[in-house]
Amino acid sequence: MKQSIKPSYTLHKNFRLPMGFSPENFDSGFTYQAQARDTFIVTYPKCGTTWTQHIVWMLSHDGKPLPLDKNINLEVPHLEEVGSDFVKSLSEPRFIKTHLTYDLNPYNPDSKYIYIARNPFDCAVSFYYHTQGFIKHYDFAEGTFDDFFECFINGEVDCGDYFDNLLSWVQHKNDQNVLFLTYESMKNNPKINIIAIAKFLGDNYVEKVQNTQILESILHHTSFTSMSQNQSRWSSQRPPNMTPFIRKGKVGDWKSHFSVSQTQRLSQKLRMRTAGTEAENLWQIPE
Ligand code: PPS
Repeated sequence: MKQSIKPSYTLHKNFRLPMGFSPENFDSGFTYQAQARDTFIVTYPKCGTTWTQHIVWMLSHDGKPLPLDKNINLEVPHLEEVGSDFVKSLSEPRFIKTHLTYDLNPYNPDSKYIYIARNPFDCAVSFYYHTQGFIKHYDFAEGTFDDFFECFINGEVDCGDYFDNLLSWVQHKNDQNVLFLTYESMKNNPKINIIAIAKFLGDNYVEKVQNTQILESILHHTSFTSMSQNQSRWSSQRPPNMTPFIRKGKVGDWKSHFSVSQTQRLSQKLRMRTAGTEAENLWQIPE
């Protein structure tokens, strides 16, 4: 029988960090004092973070796309990766990416929080290709989807358990400073969701989307097709034989990866973990 392979992580306190991530920056991220003008883009990994980072960046740059010589993660930085000082050095208003549960995320009642949820099936597949592709972070180039699935369903991956993250934010989905979106709804109607983000951010941003040229530009440059171009803007380099970071952008890609038994196990977990919560009807649960 083939031996299963696990991704490698740096174990730090109770967290798994991608290798090469600085534990000092990670710790310092938690000390960041959220400011009234901050907007946090919060997700479990692979749920639509980069897409939303680019939407908010374009909203705050009059509908211009991120130039080719910039990286979104320096503009809308990942708090746990870069640490508190880096984020503090940015001028306000700040847009900040995190993959933290509600309780761990820096909180200020006047800060805003955009949370994007994605169904766990597509998330697991996307996270598998991410983990396989960033060889220096995970040493998992030979890992199969079956190997990764076991880690994912047990919550033994970086950023912790999918359900812990989702459920912590679902409880706050109707808070006045939280905008809770799904990847599937963004795919289904990007325009409505971009407008919802602008409304949530405030009048200055509503004015932007009332300008048809700006709105059309944001729609165009944040489409999957546009974001597939010039991908050095979104992440660090991946070896050319690995799938690109902006990979497929589909709802339902999981169907060509999951076995019958994996589908049943994750469906069962989704059913159990979300029962009685506002997450139970977010997605149709496969049989
Ligand atoms: S990360 O590493 O956590 O920041 O990844 P994240 O950006 O959250 O998720 C990456 C997945 O989102 C898809 N993606 C998009 N889908 C549709 N439209 C746009 N514009 C878009 N941009 C990124 C990306 O392709 C990854 O999903 P998969 O299923 O792997 O294609």
